[in-house]
Amino acid sequence: TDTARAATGAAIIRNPVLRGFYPDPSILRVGDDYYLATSTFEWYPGVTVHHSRDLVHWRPLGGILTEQRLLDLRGAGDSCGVWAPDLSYADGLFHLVYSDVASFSNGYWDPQNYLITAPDIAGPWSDPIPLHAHGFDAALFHDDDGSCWLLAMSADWRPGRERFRGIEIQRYDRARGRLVGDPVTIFTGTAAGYTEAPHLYRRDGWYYLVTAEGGTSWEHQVTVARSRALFGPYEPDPAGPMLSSVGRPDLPLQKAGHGCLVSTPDDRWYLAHLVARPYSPLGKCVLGRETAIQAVRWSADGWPRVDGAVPAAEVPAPELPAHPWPVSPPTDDFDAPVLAPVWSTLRRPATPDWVNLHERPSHLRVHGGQSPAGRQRPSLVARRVAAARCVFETVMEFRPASHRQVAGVTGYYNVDNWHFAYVTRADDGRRVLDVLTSDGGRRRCYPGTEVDVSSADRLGLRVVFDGPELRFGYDLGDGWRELPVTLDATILSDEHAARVVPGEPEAWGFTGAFAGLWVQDIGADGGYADFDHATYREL
Ligand code: 6LW
Repeated sequence: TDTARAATGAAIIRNPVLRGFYPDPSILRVGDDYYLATSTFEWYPGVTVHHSRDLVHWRPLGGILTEQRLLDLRGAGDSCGVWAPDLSYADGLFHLVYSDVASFSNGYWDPQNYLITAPDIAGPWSDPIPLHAHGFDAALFHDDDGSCWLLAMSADWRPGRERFRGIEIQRYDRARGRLVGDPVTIFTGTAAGYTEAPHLYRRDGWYYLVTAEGGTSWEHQVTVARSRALFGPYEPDPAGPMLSSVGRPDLPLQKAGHGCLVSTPDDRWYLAHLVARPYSPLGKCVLGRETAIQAVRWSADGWPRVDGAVPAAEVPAPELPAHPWPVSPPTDDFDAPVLAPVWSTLRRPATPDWVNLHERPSHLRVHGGQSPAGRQRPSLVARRVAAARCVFETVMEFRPASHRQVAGVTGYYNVDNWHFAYVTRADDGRRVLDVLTSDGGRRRCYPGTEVDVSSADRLGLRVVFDGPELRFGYDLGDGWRELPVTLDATILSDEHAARVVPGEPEAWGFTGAFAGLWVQDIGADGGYADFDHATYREL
């Protein structure tokens, strides 16, 4: 409408557009619709998708890999699973390429890449076509002549070699559904190294290869190289990286890199990329890596550039009719037949045998799973922490039969790093609430935190993220009280999870903090907890 059009005159894209753990964005336009696909690692649904019609307002569509048929994360290591997805469109079909990284450690990689297609972004999605496992960050390029190409970084396991061997391209036959011919390395990167996340575009007789370099943390950047021929040689932009926050710890948006281009119908270009917002300069990034968008202008000699080559927090939006979405309410009353798109589940899809919205109307019943160490059958239903200060609260009904049944609320990062306010049954039969932390795998409890909650059949529980601090609260029916311990929220960060000591096994953190409902039935005795609702509010 005209009013909507007028309203967009000054429309601003506010970064990050996807807040919280939404890294490695792939952006796609089909007609007037824009989609962002992001990585999900050990969480279901695999590959989250957001939808927009103006690049300003984004609504979650949930995830694509919702079933074990499409993705099996049983046993997946922390920060393994789904890496950098790539969304494209050809022959009237959405094409999604993703890797399921079974493992990676000191140069060994097991990144099996897959392709699935669907006529609609909401599915139904085809069975996965296995591609190759030469490297990760695979992407499809559909050339103007109808040919199709698979790009990926190529990995080397040999100690002492450069593990990132450059960008490989191989023909993919869409009609026959398979790779053909031999892979060719078309770009070995710049001195920044760690060349990955390839995306290819064609414009005015040039092929433009957009890659991420420098590694996905503070040294991250977007590099553009171009060639007249598909196989190269590709010449990097002489002006340097298209985007980076390197050397600018003053910027609110750090780690800028891993970019992907999109154009509007009137040929305005934008770059979707990842960023992180540390709580202090170059400090811990509890919110994980998030998705931002920059405006791109083409230089007179045909290079795509971002103003100052640094990430802006506010970006002029394209002149498109404003298209806001209904704001999702802070409380989920669990009245819907399926879990809302904000929710994720750890290592197993949300199936009714353990995440049930029918057994008790208007409640989420979570059947208990493995201990916190279990990587096959955990029962954790969680949502991303999207702001430094926020509160996540619920009302839980739980009748533990023994100390082996445990349920409550958590601030969670991975198997080794979490805080947990849990209810269980003491040996004397009382129902008690207490706090347990795992920091780098070292578990600890705290003096004076145990509370007798036997009197409360319905127990309020909450976790408060207050910047670098985390606190738990409870409500026995007469108002909120705090558990008397202030915890370190920054252990729920990529930086804390990473461990890179030369000569020792490396560990990486690629995800972000979650707030969630965690139910453990360590003796497999059929224990479950009911949650009346869950509320997430930013403070
Ligand atoms: C992503 C790749 C990367 O696939 O991190 O360091 C991976 N490089 O681009 C996880 O986001």
